[in-house]
Amino acid sequence: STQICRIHINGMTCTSCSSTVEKALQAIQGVQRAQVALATEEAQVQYDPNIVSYNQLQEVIEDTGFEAILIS
Ligand code: 9UX
Repeated sequence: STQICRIHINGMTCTSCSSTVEKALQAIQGVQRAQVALATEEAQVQYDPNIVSYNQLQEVIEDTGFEAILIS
């Protein structure tokens, strides 16, 4: 199955920041698609909730050094 969530990410200031977060999300087992937009400070992640949970997505983002807050 597929779930899509939007996550606000605090602290990204350059495209290397957003690229780091995006690659970290894309490397997670169960993530089907991940895009991180620097301008809106937002990630959109498509994932299989049977394989990975929202909380795990949030943890991976925070491990890269940024704060993650669920939008929807
Ligand atoms: Mo850019 Mo982000 O020089 O932590 S990688 S600010």
